[in-house]
Formats: sequence, C-alpha cells, structure tokens
Amino acid sequence: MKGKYQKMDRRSLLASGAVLGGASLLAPLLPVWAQSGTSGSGPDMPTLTGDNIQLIVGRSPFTVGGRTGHAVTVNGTLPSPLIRLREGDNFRVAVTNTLEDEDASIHWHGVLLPFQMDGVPGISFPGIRPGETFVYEFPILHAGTFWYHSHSGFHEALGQYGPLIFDPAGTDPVTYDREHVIVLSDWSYIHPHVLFDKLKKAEGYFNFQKLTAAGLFGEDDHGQRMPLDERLMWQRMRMDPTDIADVTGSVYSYLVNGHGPGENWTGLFQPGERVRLRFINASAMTVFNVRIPGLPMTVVQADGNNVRPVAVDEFMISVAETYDVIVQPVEDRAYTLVAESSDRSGMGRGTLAPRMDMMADVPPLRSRPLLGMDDMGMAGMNHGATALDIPAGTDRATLPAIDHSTMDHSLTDRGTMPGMEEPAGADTDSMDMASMNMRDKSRAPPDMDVGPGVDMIAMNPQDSAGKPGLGLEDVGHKVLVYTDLVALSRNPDPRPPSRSLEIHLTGNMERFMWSFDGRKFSSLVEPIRFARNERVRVTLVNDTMMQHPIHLHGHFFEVVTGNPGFHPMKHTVNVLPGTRISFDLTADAPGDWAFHCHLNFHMHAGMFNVVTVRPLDGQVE
Ligand SMILES: [Cu+2]
Repeated sequence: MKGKYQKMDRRSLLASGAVLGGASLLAPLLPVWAQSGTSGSGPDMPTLTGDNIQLIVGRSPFTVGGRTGHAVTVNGTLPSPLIRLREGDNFRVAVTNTLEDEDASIHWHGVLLPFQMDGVPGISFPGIRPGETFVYEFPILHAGTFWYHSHSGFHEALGQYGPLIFDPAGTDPVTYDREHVIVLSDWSYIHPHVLFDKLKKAEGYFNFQKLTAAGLFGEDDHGQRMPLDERLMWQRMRMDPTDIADVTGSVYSYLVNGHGPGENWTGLFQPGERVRLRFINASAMTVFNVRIPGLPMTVVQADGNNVRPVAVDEFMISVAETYDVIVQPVEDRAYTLVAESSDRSGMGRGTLAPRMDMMADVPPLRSRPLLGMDDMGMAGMNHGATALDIPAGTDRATLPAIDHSTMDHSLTDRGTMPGMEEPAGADTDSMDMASMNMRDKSRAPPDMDVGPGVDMIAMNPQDSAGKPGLGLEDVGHKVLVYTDLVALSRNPDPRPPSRSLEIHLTGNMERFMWSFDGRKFSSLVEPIRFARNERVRVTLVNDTMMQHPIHLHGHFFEVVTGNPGFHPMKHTVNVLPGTRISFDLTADAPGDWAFHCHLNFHMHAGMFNVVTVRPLDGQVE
C-alpha cells in the first residue's frame, strides 16, 4: 500500500502511448470527455482505468478565446483526463513529473486513503521532484464524484485539475440514462504569482466594480441604492461592499470543461432521458452560481456522498465542492448551462442539446450582490431602537447619520487616517458602534492571535447552514441550501460529539492576510490535534467579509443541519461572510492531514493548518 518513487525514462513512457488518457496528439488539447459535442461519459468512452494508470505532469499550451497561454497539465490536457474506477478496486496511479525545475504533486480530493497517499508536499509526502515518478496505491473504499489536482505551488491555478469517478460496487441508487462531467474553473493569462502579488499590494485590485468616487456620489445604480452615510462607513473602514471575490471576470475566463463562454461546450442528450450531471468546481478562486434556465435540477449527491433527491432551480457551488444533479429534458430543444461567478463579474457557459447545431438564449449577468451588515457578522444587532440587520429591499436612507469622530482603529494601523480620532465614548451612533465593535479585539476568543492579521471579529455570527449564498437571497426561485441536503443513508457514527472546538477564519482584507485563529500557517504553528476515533463538533466562525470553502483532507464530516443521523457528509464546507457553521467529525483516519481554505490564494497566504490524528497504526497511545 506504500507509495514508491521510481525512475522512469520519459521518452519510452511517451512512446508507449499509455499516457495519453484518450486524447490524441492531433486532437485539440482536451480529453475526450471534455470535448464539445460529447455524448457523455458512458462505459464506452475512453477514460483512464485499470490498475496501471500513468499520468505525466508537464507544461502545455492552452488556448481559450483565441489566445494561447502556458498551462500545467496532466498528459497534455486541460482539464486533466477522467479517471474512472470502481469501489473495491485497487487504485494504482504512477505520476511522473516532467517539469524542468519544479516539484509536482497530485492530491485526490475527497478520497479516503492512507495519509501517505494524500499527495500534499511537506505534509503527507515529500513531493515529486523533476524527472521522478511517484506511485500512488491504495484500495478504493467508497463511490462517488471526486476530483484531483496539484497541491504544489500554483499548478492548480495553472490548470492541473481533473475529474475522478468511483462507481459503486453494488447498484447505484441514482438511476440515469446518460451522464456528463461538468468541470467548472477559472483561467487567467496573468500568471498566478503576479495576481497574488497584486492582491498583496492592493486588495480589491481586480474589483473594477467597486464603488468608485463617482459611485460614492450617486452616479451609478449602486451609488444610488446606498445612502451616503453607509457609503462613508464602508469607505472609512477601507472596505468595499462589492468585495465579493478577490479575483474577478476582469482577468478570469470562466471555463466549462476547458471551454470559454464563446466556445460553448455542448453536451448531447436525447429528449426524455434522465441525464446525470457531475459538477465539480475546480476553480482557484471562483464560487459559481449554477442554473439551467427552463430545466429543474434534482440534486442527488454532494461531495461524493448520496443525498435524498432535492429539486432546485439553482445552486451555489463553492471552490472544491461537487454536486451531482439529475435533469430530464423532455423537449427537443437546447438549454443553456449558466455558471455565474458569485460576484457576477462573469459567466461560464455551456449548452445541453439534442444536436450540435442547437443553442439557447444566454441570460445576461444579474446585478452584483452588495455585502451588508450580516456579512460583517452583525446580523440582528440592536443598538437602542435601530436594528442593523437590514432586510433586503429596505430603504437604507432611513438609517441614522454617522459621526466621523467615533471609530476604533486599535486593531489596525489606520490611526494615521486624517480626521479620525480615538472614540470619545459619548456618541453611540449605531453604525459607528458597529464598526467599532467589529474591531474590538476584546471580543476575540482567548486562543486567537489578534495582531495585524485580524481586522475584524464577527460580533454575532449566525449559523449559515440554511442561508443561500451571496446574491441568492431573493432570486425568485428555489436555491439549494445546506439544510436541504439529507444523507441518503444513516451517518456511520451515532455517537454524540465528546468535545467541541471553535476555529476562527481570520484575515486582514486590506493587506491580503489570511489565517486560522489569527495565525498564518508555518511550521511553528501548533497543529490541530484529534485523538483517533474521537468525535468532535467543530465550529468554524468566519471573522471576515469573504466566504471561505474550508476543506479537510482524508475525512468526511457531517455538516450540522438540524437533521441528526442524516447530516450531509462533506469534504468541503463553504462559510459565508460573518457567519458560523458546524460539522461533526469522527477522526478515524490516523496521520497528518491538510486543513485549509480552498481559495488558492487564501491557502497560499496562510489560511492552512495541519490536522493530526493519533495514534498511528502500530503506535501506542
Ligand atoms: Cu479563504
């Protein structure tokens, strides 16, 4: 079961043809499953399978929108090949790194495996050096839709991600006539290093929708929607209510199976068929809102685990999540598959149609959501008679005026801002009270490091399991929420949690610092320790105004949705701004595991830690 390193001659490997994964050298650099016009990934489609799969990580050109850039790919394609195996089979995949000067890796996202096979350099194995091959090998214990991606440098953001399907050993409770894999992602011609550096220098750098000076004075629609006092508050906090995503459609092309919106990836169906769509959000930084206008979707699986079928018109898929849905189009017509970025700065687009020459209308981007008091963790906060929990659609002009003299900047280095003084304590105007309180470090839990890396502490974070995502509160149709997800079979561990643990998601937006409990990841940071088979309720508190998809390797946890015994089992949970969410974990996988925000740049900035589960096999407690 142990992985091993092998030396392999690259030329003979390439010549063997074993590595092509269904892609021909003459075809576009897309695997067969991802090509437009595909009839779906059924049993006769060439995929990588069997007990001797060979993958080659390398550099390849990638073209979208008529431009060509440099991608990091597996077997030459973006997305990577579809790997399809069966529960109970042996997983044996040899990965060769042909990059000239960089280590490579593959992490099998959502897969239960021995930690040495998890593929995170520095945590679970040393990484794969140039010219080296690492053989991943373990038994496949479960079925579902998963994916795989690099955990090295910015290789994932540069295109190294692909789908991984484990078919059930027995009968699949989900019946379908046809299936398509839908990998959503984001691609930029600007190197991720450059994007990251620009964000470090100026958070909001790519937010060209922000409230500009013109907007502040009411010359655009949002300027008019928000009264001056509230706009001034945002400005004074040096934050922006349009700051939904760090990197936006201004620099990203949103991809559906490697196709830009203009290339219109098309998947075929026959009217009347039950079509299974396996959605995977393989983006570096983009949360998507997915809908197929005119076609209801039935969610049947989340993060690789079956759920009771639930009918929706739209769902949010955060980075690294997967959702399987069934659609049953009965008409002989095309449907547009819309994957809007959550900040509404752009759209991934594809088509489902009976024939290749058909397409449907593409709806315009909906108006961008604005952050509100809830997203600062101040839902339902009352100061005297003034409720700060402003229901959508309320006339915000009724809010009281703001006195500039009262704002606490003790948490931040904003003391040099002109016109700002220490709070006098006399004026208790509600908004100033709010902005003071969200920076009141005395509210921090005792084990949090409250340095410059923390610019906000949620005062009254609400549980977000029942909340639709940002901008989906009143779209006028059914949007999936976590509380809709009910596990199809009873959760395996009936024990109640024996302890609880609170982890704060922390940041300084302006300086693009991201961390857990105020501590940016380094080898000096104490890991999060679980005793083997311990059952723990973990509560994630989001002390930031961004959403974070938090991913734990090597385990499924049960998102606490108020349906004990049938909580949805997930590997990634999205935590909305200023809210909290809990999961119950049985720490049954011994080893060292990565635990991190799956927004690639947040992880790189330090929102990452190691989870240790002890004792290991053969170790005495
Ligand atoms: Cu994050």
